[in-house]
Amino acid sequence: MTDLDTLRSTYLARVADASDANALEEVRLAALGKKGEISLKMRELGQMSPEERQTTGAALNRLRDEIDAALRGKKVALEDAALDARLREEWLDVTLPGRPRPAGTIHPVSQVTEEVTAIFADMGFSVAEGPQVESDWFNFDALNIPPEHPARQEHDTFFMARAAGDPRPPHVLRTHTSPVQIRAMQDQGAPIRVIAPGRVYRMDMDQTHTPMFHQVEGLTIGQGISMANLKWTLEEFCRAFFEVDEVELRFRASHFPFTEPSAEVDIRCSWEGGTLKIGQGDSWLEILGSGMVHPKVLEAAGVDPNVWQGFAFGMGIDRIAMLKYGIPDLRAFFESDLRWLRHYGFAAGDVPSVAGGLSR
Ligand code: 2NL
Repeated sequence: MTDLDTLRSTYLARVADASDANALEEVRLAALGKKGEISLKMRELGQMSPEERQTTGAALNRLRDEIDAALRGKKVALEDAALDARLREEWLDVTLPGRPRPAGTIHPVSQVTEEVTAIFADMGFSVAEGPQVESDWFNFDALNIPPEHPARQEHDTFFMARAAGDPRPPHVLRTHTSPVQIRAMQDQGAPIRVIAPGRVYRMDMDQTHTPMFHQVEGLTIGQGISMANLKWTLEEFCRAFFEVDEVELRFRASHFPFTEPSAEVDIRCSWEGGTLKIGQGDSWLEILGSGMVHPKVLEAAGVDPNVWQGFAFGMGIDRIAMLKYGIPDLRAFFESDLRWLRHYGFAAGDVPSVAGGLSR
């Protein structure tokens, strides 16, 4: 049996020496494969005498099982070693600080637009939108602003260029969001309750004016609508927006081409200690313009002034944002200064709600 002893020691040594799965498979084929040495020896059994076949066959079976067991054991050992190596190589330091994700902030103009929209939505107003480049008809004529009106003159309005020789009047950058409401009346008819927030443009630049700024206008058309409805709506808005229990408004007679009568609206306030307090004190702060929609404007928008009437108002979003959040400089609003944006900006989760609710 020295023959089989040699085979045993040879293959057990080769199994022990195999350094990876491929080498181990080579050893398996050489010993137990179809043309492996053990298999060939098995085939020689046929030429043996029955007695010899019995003892040699049994010995060959034991040897085959022994080598097979060694192969399996080595396979598991190699897999364990590979896993250990990976665990040593691949690791994560879970105590490292996370990579910072730069988070932006909500601009005060966006925040206040959302707040204003939420308050008026609670009073049944929907939001209307329209183009920022308008025809002069929608921006002026429809609003009863005749060609000779000072607001039409070059120093206020940005005019778009026309191709040379084009005789049509130029388009303009809208100077207010009123044209949005003209379009809303044309599209939806009366009754209607909309607000129109958005960018407007006027050729003006100093401490308190930027050539682009934001306005929100509101419009209610119905039957039996009066200045009393206007007064309640604006009081309710101011109470909710400035988050005070009581407000006092003062209506001052004024003049706009698109309303008759017209009123500028002041809110009672105090500046005691350098900070603004709304609702109490001996000072008045102008916050908006308003009035009853002029019959000519209703007519231009396709609404019969003999049946319908309504009120309209307009206010500066940037201005009421400065008042509510104590922001001192208007021009900083549009400079995209990251330090300013981080200081005055709002967290994304700081969504407006109508806190305290509206009294009904
Ligand atoms: C102001 C004045 C105002 C309106 C805007 C308006 C719109 C239509 C018809 C009539 Cl479609 N009026 N808007 C009315 C009065 C005043 O804004 O000082 N804004 C900052």
